[in-house]
Order: sequence, then C-alpha cells, then structure tokens
Amino acid sequence: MINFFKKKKQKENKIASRPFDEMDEVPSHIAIIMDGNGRWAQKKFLPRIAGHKEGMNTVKKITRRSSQIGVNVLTLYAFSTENWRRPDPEVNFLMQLPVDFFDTFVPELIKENIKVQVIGFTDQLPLHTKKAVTKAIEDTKNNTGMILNFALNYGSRSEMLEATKKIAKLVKDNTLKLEEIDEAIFESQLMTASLGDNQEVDYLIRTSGEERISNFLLWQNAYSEFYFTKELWPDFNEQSLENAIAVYQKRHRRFGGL
Ligand code: V07
Repeated sequence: MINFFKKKKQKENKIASRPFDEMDEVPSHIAIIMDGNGRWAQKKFLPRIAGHKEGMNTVKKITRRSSQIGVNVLTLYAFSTENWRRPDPEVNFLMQLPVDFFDTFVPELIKENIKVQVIGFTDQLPLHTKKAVTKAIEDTKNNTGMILNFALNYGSRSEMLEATKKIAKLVKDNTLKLEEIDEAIFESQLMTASLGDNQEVDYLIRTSGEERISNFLLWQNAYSEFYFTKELWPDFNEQSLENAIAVYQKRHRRFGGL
C-alpha cells in the first residue's frame, strides 16, 4: 500500500485520499526509461510503431497517476540522441508522437494543472515536432502542479559537455572565477536547471528488463534509487507505478523518525 505523504513542499495538486503515514515519502522526482515498446509489438506480430503508439497511452496513464500521487516532477526519456540510428520510417513516426500527444492530451494537462517542459537538443528536431513541443510548453506554462518533463533528443554526456563549455566561457569572459566553480554552478548550466529544487532524480525506473542507465541524467541520478522491472512499457500501468513507489517507500521507511 502506497502512502501519499510528501517530504518536500507539496504542489497544488490534489492528493488522493489514502492512509497517511508521515514516515513514508513520495519520490519528488521520478525519471523513467520507457523501454520495451518495440518488443511489445513484435510479441503481438505488430509493427514496432504500434508499440510506440501504445507507449504513448501509457505515458498518459502514468502522468495522470503521478500527478494524483503528488509527484513534483516526472521525467520521461522519449527519444535519445542515439535513436536517430533507427530506420527512417520509425524515426518519422516517433517525431509525429509529440504532435499526436499535443492534439489528444494537452487539454487534460491544462485541466489537471500539469506543466510540460522539455530537455534535450530540440534545435535538431523536425519543424512540426518542434512546433508541437513549443505549443505544449506554451499552453501549460502557467500551470503550477506537476512538471511533466520530456527528454527529447537528450544525451547526458553531451548535456554535461555543453555545461562545461558554458562555464569555461564565463571564466574566460571574467564573469566567473575558477575557484567559484562548484556543484551549484555546474547544475545551473544543466538542462534540468529549470526544475529548481527537484533537479536531482529521487527514483529512476526502467521497464523491459534492461538494467542500465544509458546516458540518462548521469549527474542528476548520483544519489537516486533504481527500480528495474521486466514489464514492457506498454504493459506498465497505474498499479505498476504504485508497486514501484511502494518499493521506494519500503527502502526509505524511517523507523522512529530517525
Ligand atoms: C514518444 C511514446 C512513449 C514511449 C517511448 C517512445 C515513444 C510522448 C512524447 C512527447 C514528447 C514531447 C512532448 C510531448 C510528447 C513522445 C517521442 C516518443 C519522440 F512535448 N511520447 N513520446 N515523443 N513515445
């Protein structure tokens, strides 16, 4: 059974009425590697893209549930910088998904007070994709509840190299002293800087049985808990999420408040 208590400050979203135990905390920032869409489709003798399509329905379910539970940030790895190597028709289909997502889900996000953000090298996306992403961000920018953060054309090593270059430039221009570089300065130059207090990941979930982090939020996952499940992403559902959070709470349970 999952407890809906938040240690960090609670956003305005309603929390489902559940037994309240102040010893249990909901992870503030959950990050998910949504793996197994292609395999799900192949198992059903469907084209891989059918798996991605079903995967988007899972995104909707898990977004709703996370927001109800009181998660502050949900980061979803939608497309990595390595995914361009896939066959063209598959890449083209994936690049259409933010458009479909916008058309079918953004009205609900507005109603639920959920704010869309994106991390990644979005300049390199096709124009129609970029437009859909920009519009999703724009249309939800005043929302104050959960942040739904998509990693789109994201890679963590590149993110850190870019941050390093920006800091080097600040030093070169005499805006920053070498001795002043610390973790906070470095974090301020990462793509996740806009997540503020919730920049660090508390809980990393990966579906489909692979037990790797695959260049995803390497700095931000320094102290996170990991959860790996064999379930394929299209099969992952609200109950799967609650089970995962219950495992987190068990690991974090503090006896006697110590
Ligand atoms: C994608 C669906 C989920 C399973 C994993 C890969 C396929 C949602 C988005 C999205 C991204 C940005 C945005 C709005 C929606 C998305 C891609 C793939 C490339 F602003 N799902 N999803 N983008 N999949």
